Amino acid sequence: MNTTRILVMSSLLFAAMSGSAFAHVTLVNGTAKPESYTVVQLQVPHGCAGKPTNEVRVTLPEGFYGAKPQPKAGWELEIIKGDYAKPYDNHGTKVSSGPVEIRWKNGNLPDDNYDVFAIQGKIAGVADGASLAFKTIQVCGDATERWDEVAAPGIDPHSLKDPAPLLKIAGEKPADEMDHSAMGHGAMNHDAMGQAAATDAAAPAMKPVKLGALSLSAGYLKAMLPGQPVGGGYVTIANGGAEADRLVSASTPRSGTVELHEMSMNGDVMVMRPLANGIEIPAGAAVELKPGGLHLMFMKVKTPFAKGDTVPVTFVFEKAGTVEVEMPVAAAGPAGHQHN
Ligand SMILES: [Cu+2]
Repeated sequence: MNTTRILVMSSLLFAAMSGSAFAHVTLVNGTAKPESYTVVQLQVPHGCAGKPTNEVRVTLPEGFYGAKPQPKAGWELEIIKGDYAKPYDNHGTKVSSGPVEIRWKNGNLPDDNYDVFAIQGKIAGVADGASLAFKTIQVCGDATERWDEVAAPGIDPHSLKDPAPLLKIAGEKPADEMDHSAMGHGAMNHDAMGQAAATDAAAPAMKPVKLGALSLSAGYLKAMLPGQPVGGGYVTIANGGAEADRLVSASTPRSGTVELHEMSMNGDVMVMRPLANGIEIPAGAAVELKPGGLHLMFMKVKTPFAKGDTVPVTFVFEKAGTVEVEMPVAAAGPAGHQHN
């Protein structure tokens, strides 16, 4: 065999390998430390045979608990809860149930685009050197792509046609486990995650604002941690008029977009969805946007909201028109550090 032939063969081999690596759903970072908080980032590189991806479902493995998905602009979020195979010990508290499956739904990721779907959680009881499989299903209308094959012992995962994304557990257990409060909980601190909290009491007062028959009061935003891209906001809107009005949209120079969201429980399933038609404010009634229910979701926040900041938020109503409100930022408080 001469040198030229070897070169040709190895470059063909390289092309084949990189091709298959790009075709699969994989993790941005495939390793995590034992007993650590980690963020699993699934990268979805293409749709289903040319069709755009509308839904991404991830089954969470045992050994990864307390999962909190990152909300994504334009996608509904569904968190399916269930019992864990065995309870986890979280600083002395037994955790026997929690999220077992995450679904990002009703989005649109074109085949020629790429996106990342992130879930934070705690690794527990997984042996050093073992791998956790995050079985994933991509749904594209009526077509699906499944990434749910797990290699049997002794079989090379690379030989699988549709391998589940794997997270390898390796290395030293973090010395200071308490660090997670700084890196993690806040990063996914979304009300949809059941962190509805006693922040109201801690919130500084917002100056009530009148706009026609409407009055806006008790508004505040939740403080965010560095690196956190998504923030929540709340306000009470009262309608003293004889006609219903509708909150159509909100915006602020501090974030890329503001979505109007609703969070609700459907049995064991927690659903957070953008409200395309806005929020109705019935005549003679008050609608409260609050943790665990209706809320403002600030996407792509440029600089995280910090306690003490005042953020100008513009509200647009169907009938009453537009008003800018100075909203104070309250501490994330206990909500930002709740273990559940
Ligand atoms: Cu939301």
